[in-house]
Amino acid sequence: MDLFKNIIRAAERGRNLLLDREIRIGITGLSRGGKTALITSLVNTVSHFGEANLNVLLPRFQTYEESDMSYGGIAQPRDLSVAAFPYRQAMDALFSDPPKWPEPTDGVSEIRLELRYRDNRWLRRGEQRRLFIDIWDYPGEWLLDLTLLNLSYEEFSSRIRDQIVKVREVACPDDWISAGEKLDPKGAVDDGYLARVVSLYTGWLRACKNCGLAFVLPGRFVLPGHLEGAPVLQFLPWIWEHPGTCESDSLYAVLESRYEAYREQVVRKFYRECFSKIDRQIVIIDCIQALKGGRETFMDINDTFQILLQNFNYGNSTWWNRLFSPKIDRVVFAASKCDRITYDEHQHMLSLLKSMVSQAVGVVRAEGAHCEYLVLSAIRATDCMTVKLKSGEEQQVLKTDNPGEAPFFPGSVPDVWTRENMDFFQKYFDPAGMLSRLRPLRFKPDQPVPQLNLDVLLEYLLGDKL
Ligand SMILES: Nc1nc2c(ncn2[C@@H]2O[C@H](COP(=O)(O)OP(=O)(O)OP(=O)(O)O)[C@@H](O)[C@H]2O)c(=O)[nH]1
Ligand SMILES: [Mg+2]
Repeated sequence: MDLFKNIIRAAERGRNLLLDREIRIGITGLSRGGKTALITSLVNTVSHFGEANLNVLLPRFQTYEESDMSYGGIAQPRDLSVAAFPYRQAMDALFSDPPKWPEPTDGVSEIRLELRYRDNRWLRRGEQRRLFIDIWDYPGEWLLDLTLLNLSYEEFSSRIRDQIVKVREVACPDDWISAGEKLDPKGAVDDGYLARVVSLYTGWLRACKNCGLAFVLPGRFVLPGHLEGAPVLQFLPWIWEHPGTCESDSLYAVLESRYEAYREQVVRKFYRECFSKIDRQIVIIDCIQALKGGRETFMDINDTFQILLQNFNYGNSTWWNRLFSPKIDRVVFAASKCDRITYDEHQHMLSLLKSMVSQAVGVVRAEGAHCEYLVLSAIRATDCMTVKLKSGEEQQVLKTDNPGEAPFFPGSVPDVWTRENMDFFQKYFDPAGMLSRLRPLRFKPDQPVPQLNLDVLLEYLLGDKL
């Protein structure tokens, strides 16, 4: 019976893909980048589709109106074995008093949305149609692991060796390195001592993460999820001299085999679950965080995205490869949390974002996919308004909805990243730390979540499918 149901489901799936009734969106973003907030906002906005006057709130989602959208909502899950995205919990957090941000994510979850509209294409004009949208959420810490998919243990070790040199100034690795030097690669495994070194290595990874560095590998070491304490996490990079040929039960061989088990059983499974079949990608980058972290962090995030995006399949999407070898045909690079700067700084933020990802974009475009850049706020915490200064000049400022809180100007964003710009930003941007205390704006349950530029994002992702 199960087999029969599975066949029916697979056939249904194939038909949806062939008829272009299904779109899988991959949100790629580092830890705390704003993925869960964006998914919450997308689900919430879609749930208002079909209501009167929504087009006024989404003016640049032109196909919304043209397609005569009549309904949007959460559909039955596609894969019953994957946890459901905690949309209700996220909304409860937004409606608590005072409003709270959704919780950090600690596992994979999925949500399927359904849209009902009238077909706009000339052959089928007027026909009632449905489009399903699948979105996955996961902890940002695990994303970087995708860079391990094509790396051998030796290559992984060499990456970490390079990373040590790059970040030594901000996160000192000396304690795990000196403890690791006492390991004998040709000797037998002393599980107790190895666990101590692995724990020191994990401590270093945490220190890197706390400095805002993105290159934290392996990601499950800092956020193990259900793998807490599992032997597959008991390894570390061998940054010392290669020991040459080793017995299969030697420490080096065991470290290598655990790394390979991690790559195959943990990382590849994660890739298959969340990324292997995506059609469209949103790459979200918290540019302000990157700038605030200083030069090392900024460069690290820069390099990281470049390496990361090499793991996806880009190109023109045809019905053939949609069915058998899906390719990503549109990518949006979005600078998240842009309600933390005034509107007149958005252009600078956009230029900064472009300069950050220019090399990665080159690769994506060369493979035939389209790219777009965007500044975005998934869940707004501020309103931007203009005030008159004593000098008579006008200035844009940010205003929260906390009673008694004065409007403030957090500072300017550089449009190119030079050392001087970055130093200036670190010194003078948001000196009072207002931004770290922001809370989501209050809104009425019958209204969509306040956001910024979500309509542009929806038009780019869905416009040609409606
Ligand atoms: N001002 C503002 N802050 C935001 C916005 N989106 C997210 N944030 C802030 O960024 C934090 C992280 O957002 P999440 O959506 O949880 O980030 P994530 O990428 O899901 O993080 P992980 O689950 O840890 O990987 C939130 O708790 C907020 O403080 C936004 O649109 N505006
Ligand atoms: Mg999250």
